[in-house]
Amino acid sequence: MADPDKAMDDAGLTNPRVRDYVRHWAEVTGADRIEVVSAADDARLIEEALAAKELEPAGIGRYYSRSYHKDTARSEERTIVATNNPKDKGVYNNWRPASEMRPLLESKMRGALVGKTMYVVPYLMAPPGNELAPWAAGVELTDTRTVVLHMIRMARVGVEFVNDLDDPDSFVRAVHVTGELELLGHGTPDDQRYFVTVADERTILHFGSSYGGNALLGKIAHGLRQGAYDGWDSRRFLAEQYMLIGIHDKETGETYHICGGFPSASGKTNLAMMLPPDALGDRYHVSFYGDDIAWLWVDEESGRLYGMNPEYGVFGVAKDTNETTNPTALHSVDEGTGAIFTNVAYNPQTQEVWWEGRTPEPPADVTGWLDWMGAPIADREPGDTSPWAHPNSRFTTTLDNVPNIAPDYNAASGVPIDAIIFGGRTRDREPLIRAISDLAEGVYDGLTLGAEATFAAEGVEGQLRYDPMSNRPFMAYGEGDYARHYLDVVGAAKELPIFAHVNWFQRDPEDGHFLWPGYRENLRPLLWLIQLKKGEVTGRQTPVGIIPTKDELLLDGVDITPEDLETILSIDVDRWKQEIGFREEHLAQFERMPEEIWEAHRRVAAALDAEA
Ligand code: GTP
Ligand code: SPV
Ligand code: MN
Repeated sequence: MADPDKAMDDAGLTNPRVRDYVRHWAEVTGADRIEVVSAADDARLIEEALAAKELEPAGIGRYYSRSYHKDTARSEERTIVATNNPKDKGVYNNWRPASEMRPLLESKMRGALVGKTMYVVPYLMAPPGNELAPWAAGVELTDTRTVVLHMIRMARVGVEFVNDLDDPDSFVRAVHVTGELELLGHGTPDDQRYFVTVADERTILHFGSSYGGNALLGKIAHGLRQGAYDGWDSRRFLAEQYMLIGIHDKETGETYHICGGFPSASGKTNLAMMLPPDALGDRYHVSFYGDDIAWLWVDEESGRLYGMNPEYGVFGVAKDTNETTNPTALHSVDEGTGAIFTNVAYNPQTQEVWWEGRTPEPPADVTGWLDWMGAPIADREPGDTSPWAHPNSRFTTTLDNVPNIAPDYNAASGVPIDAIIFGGRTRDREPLIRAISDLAEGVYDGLTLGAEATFAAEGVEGQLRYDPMSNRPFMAYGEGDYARHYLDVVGAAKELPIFAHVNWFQRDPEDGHFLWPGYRENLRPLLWLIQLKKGEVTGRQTPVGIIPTKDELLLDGVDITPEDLETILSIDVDRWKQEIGFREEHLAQFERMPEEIWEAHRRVAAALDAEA
């Protein structure tokens, strides 16, 4: 058995409540060794991981890791929010009683670290000194060194973040145990994996994975699920799966801040890292604040809605990242950045990495190349077209490496929010952008955000998978209560942000090509939105919001046909009427949905009827 007190003394971990917690879990798990981690330990941990073959070198100062082949993504079915109050049950949060989940998880974790090291990772999910910092401290306990290395890149890590809390008990207890991955029955009726947030006890208990949001508990479990619950419980803030950017106009000197939610793998990181199109680069600059999570609150002094990114790094989708789509992302993982690639293809002889879309064709000389599972490409059967990299393969890098990082990303104050946008992968119906200035209609629009399911869905033809505010997998409490809280937080601001719905993914029904070139060009509709808010353009009112006229969009240098442009700037009233019926069913599932939301729904439906 380890000596927790000695390990904590040596590391200068003084918070007495954290010490109790570490002692408790050292005893439950039976860990042989305890190691308290700070960011300064990174270089040593990297060396240890290389020596143990948990990481392999990917050029100088970059690393490669491979996960167990059934452990490659966040698991929604196995994710549970538990509390002591059955009223917290929602449609999406997989609610279970805390009294059932806590003992179950303790039993799975009991004795699981015999012979192993338990790493103690104190962290902060906020810029230091931010007014939401009291909800942002946590201590992850994990059995996996690569998880520690990811946490150091994705969160602010060190004992200083928990030693001097105003209330020494106000940290999230986040316990991660990997388990025997081969024996967990992935996807069978006897699946052993449980990813539980006991939200009203501020405790996260994740068992059965060492991948991404299942294992880096600061990110999604704390930053989204626990944060959302705390924000509601305190009535103070929202925790959302949003990117957050600044758009700087070099001509006027003004900067605007936009945040927004797109479901997983729908373009948040790409938007946040956007390099303006060449034709607009002299005038505008886009700065990165965050690409996956934003916490929003009303600043008392100015009365404005503010936002900050609780994270300290990027866990980005590798697929299709290249010099054309996203040069910024490539530079954020240059040699020397300490970036870690997971589940991409790897060549141990040359230490190169590759993924689908990195170059138009895979490397012609396949000598040495291994696919994401470690199988040599050279051994493939002729005609085997399975991808070299896993579709959810990722890169992990800290914010300091992001070339367009905002100079004030670490400022305690956060930034004022001018606009909130929603968007998903929608192959028809949704125009390029439609703006909404009414609060209830904006929140209604977020609640009815739909996106193409990225896996087999039992959906009705023409119906999307709804993903309210892109938070469906992270919903911590009832959806009606969530809508109420959203209206209350944003509605308390003296100056309302403008809302908008965007869609970069409309396709031609015949040949399937994307009608809008997307990526860097996405700046154009956002500039229009800011102009609209400032009253510089008026757009065209439709039943579902204001859409730009062709002349209002800055289109110089865009590669798009007049027909495609026409399509993405128009509303298909019949398709929208059909959609309204689906929305009615969608909203009716939720208890305590505020009347304002239903009124907004009826207003939009009536406006569409009037159009016919
Ligand atoms: P999570 O990290 O899972 O929350 O995803 P995300 O929302 O940050 O998505 P990301 O920016 O990583 O993009 C996901 C995929 O969509 C990548 O393969 C991108 O190349 C692709 N993508 C992003 N923006 C666009 C766009 O404007 N047009 C098209 N066609 N594809 C895009
Ligand atoms: C997402 O899936 O939305 C992510 C990746 O951002 S993970 O952290 O694995 O959830
Ligand atoms: Mn995400």
